[in-house]
Amino acid sequence: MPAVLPTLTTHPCIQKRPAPILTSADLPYASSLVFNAGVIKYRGEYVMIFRNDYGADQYAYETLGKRFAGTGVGIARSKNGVDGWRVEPQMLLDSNDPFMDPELRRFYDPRIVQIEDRLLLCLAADTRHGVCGVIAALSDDLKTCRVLSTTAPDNRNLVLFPEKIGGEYVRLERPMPVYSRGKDRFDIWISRSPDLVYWGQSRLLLGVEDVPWANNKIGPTASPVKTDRGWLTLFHAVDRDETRGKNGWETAWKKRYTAGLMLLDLKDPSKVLSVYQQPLLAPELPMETEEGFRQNVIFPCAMVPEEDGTVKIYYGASDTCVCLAEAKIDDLLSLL
Ligand code: BMA
Repeated sequence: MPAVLPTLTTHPCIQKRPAPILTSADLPYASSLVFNAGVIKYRGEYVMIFRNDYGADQYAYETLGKRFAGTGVGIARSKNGVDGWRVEPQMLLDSNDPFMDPELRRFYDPRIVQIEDRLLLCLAADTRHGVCGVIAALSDDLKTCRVLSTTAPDNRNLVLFPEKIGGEYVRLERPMPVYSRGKDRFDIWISRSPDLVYWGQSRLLLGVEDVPWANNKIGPTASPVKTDRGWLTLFHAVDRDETRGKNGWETAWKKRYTAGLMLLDLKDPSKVLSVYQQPLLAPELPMETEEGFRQNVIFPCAMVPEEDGTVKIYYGASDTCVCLAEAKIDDLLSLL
């Protein structure tokens, strides 16, 4: 296992916006932490689907031992994908919904993609019997969603490719094999499906040991972006250091989350063509390292390609707010 590197930095081709683009203050309902948001362009607007944890502020959490009362998934829209976000008055999913399946505890970390004319949502779901990945169809008006398939536990971070490849749907995922692999040594896998319901042909895509700065786990982040050279694919990478103490509201938080970049073969995305050997995005701004619930966490859930050859990378910072970084696709490809 590699030694933990003290400093990891964001590549200079990335431009981070200096302030969050969505915070709990922007929501019309109870909210403590708004983060890990999927985003797509849909009907001339940007649609963001975010995670909202609510029911405890920092003082109540640290001093009174209060914990969050619930986790929800909400929706916001914006004309430019940067500001002017209009938040729907109600959450799409809420762990306190009395009609929720009693087996389910909560949904979180939404990723959204449009494949042909269908809007599809990938979610993590904590159930009474383990953590699952869920794929759901979202209605055209974004008001309801219907579960199409659920993984067996423990698996999460499902991410769909934005089109069928070789006539099949393809997803990235991150199973959590504690029994055979040892605690927290988690990797990225790839699976295929004819119909979004039945998934198979699963195989390892990238192991945690293939990422030089990660000593703990890796996972998928955002739907890959198609380029002439291959699928431009972000992933998250985690290093853990037992000497880390209080980095946020909890008494100790030992992990750091960064994002890495790889290129997958266009026709057969189970072939990794290249992995950039350093982090692409690392926590360094005050909102990423000095403030928030779990500091030193960068967690992208969306990479949106633009007509001008750039991408918008939406990421949760410190499990507390939604942030935005931008880069030129050509600059990203030059790293691979
Ligand atoms: C992961 C998920 C994410 C979260 C991250 C850092 O396991 O729970 O929602 O952003 O941990 O806390």
